[in-house]
Amino acid sequence: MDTQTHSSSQLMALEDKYGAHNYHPLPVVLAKGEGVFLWDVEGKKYFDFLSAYSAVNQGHCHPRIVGALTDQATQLTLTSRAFYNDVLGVYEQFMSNYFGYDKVLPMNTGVEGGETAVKLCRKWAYTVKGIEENKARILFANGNFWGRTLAAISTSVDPSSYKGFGPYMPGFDNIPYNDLEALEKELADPNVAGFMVEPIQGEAGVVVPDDGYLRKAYELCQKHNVLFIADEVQTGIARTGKLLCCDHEGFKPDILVLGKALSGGVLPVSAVLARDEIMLSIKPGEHGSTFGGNPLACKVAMAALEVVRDEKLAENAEHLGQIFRSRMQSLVDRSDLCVLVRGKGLLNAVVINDTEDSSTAWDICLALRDNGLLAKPTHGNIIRFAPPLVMTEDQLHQCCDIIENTILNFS
Ligand code: IF1
Repeated sequence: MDTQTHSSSQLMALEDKYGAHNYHPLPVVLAKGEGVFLWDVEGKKYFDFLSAYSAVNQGHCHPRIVGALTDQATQLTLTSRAFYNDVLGVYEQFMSNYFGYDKVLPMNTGVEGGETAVKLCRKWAYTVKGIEENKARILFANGNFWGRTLAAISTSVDPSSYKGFGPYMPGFDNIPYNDLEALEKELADPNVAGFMVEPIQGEAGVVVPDDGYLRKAYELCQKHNVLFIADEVQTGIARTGKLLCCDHEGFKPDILVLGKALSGGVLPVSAVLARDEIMLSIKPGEHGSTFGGNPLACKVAMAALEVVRDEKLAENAEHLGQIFRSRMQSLVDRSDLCVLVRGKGLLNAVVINDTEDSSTAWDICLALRDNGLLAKPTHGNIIRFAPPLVMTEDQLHQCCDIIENTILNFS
């Protein structure tokens, strides 16, 4: 069936009839993306202010990334890891040098990256730290989100993530986010092997911890021979104004998890990076995936990272983020509807003055859509604003004008 002959409403009806109802999308049907722009089926143009949850940092369909995809697609897409190929080693060297780690373990989705990090941490605990088998504990922060697998939801405190999917993974424990005392208390237990944390909590509503929290948490982990695992799936790849969000505090996580924009949104690519002592605790045949490290994904990821470097996307995110928060702050000062703006680089959110279960933030996003800008609430009353990092200053001001006019005229 040719999708070109379908209207937006017809396409939404097809999804409703034939697709699982595991999402509640904003009612807009997109057909084309280029840079910071999206077009719907009827040809209406929008600024993208979600970037597919920070997977499209390089902008939609970036020509260098798509070019890498199409060149490799006619050469060799997948060998599986049963054999070597002429791309993976080159990619692994590229990644190790780009991020400054001994080795990389390539996977596909962000949650697979998280699962890989947890497995590495447990293996390291038993074979290097010397924790008794099956006794390793890994700490997670309340408010975390690292995916939809049973392990990931076992660490969630959000009922919409975990309710009805029990029983849950043992050996995972939660502590409050941004609370060094709570972390230090748990670290006293010699069975604690790792602490996995987002440098900024995305799904929780772009929750930014106190300055210095991440570095002090890292130092406490070092002091107790516990691995600091940074989930940079959403905050990494220049999104917060540095290559990694942890770079703002000048330390290197023991285990780094990347995903989303690692491929520029072209296909699923994730990666886990660590030093040899940790990475070599997993032996041949103990972990992997059919598509992990496939030649197509490797070429796409190298192009995606070259774009980040060559187009100075981290610097641009830092610069535009300052402007965005300043303009939103002036809106907060003028509108009773907005309570505050928070974020780093181009990962920001505006908290709306209504309860979590109100539809106000959703209704504002519908009005933003009508005015040519696409965003979506995260938790109830919080609207996440995260445009592609290739946005120009002029485009950012146009978007701030749209947001201001929409909010000030909202009723
Ligand atoms: C959905 C949320 C964002 C992530 C962090 C790991 C993963 C994610 C920090 C897993 C994924 C996605 C999942 C997607 C929507 C989006 C999301 F709203 F769900 F929570 F961004 F905030 N670590 N986040 O944010 O990566 O396996 O999805 O590749 O599930 O609807 P994944």
